[in-house]
Amino acid sequence: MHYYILLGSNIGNSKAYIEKAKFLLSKEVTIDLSSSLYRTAPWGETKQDYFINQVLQISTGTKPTELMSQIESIETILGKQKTSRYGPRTIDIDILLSGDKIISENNLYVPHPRMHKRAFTLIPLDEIASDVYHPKLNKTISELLAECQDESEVIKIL
Ligand code: PH2
Ligand code: MG
Ligand code: MG
Repeated sequence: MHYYILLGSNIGNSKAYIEKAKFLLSKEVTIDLSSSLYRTAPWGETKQDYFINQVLQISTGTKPTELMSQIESIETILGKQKTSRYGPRTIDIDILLSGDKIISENNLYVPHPRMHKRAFTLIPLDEIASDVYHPKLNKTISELLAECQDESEVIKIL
């Protein structure tokens, strides 16, 4: 089962947090593909530091809800604090797509409800999944990116 997930950080050494998150994830799942790292303007709450974002394609036999709890423990290990919804964080790991499943239960909404509105998600995702279909909008990632109105800064750093 393929998932696409987004890593984000804008507190402390963000590159190191993303590296650590990948290391902890690799103990639970197979990381098939990684996008470049991007430096991205903060979306939602603009008065905070720029983020580092990266998208991964991972494979695992675990169900979305179990993957979500693995992700939450990794976020806890890496010091994620509950702040405001769009506020700063040491690490944030979001499930973007889970094959072509559509899930909406408890705290889990897949595809991620705001992914198609955010350049900081679509640009790295397009790098590794341009032909993948969004199962709810029935468009490919490259089509969603072409239509996306978000013009905030997203700069490839490495
Ligand atoms: N995450 C948020 C809120 N705003 N902005 C950028 N650029 N990158 C993020 O990962 C991000 C954000 C909430 O999770
Ligand atoms: Mg997020
Ligand atoms: Mg999150």
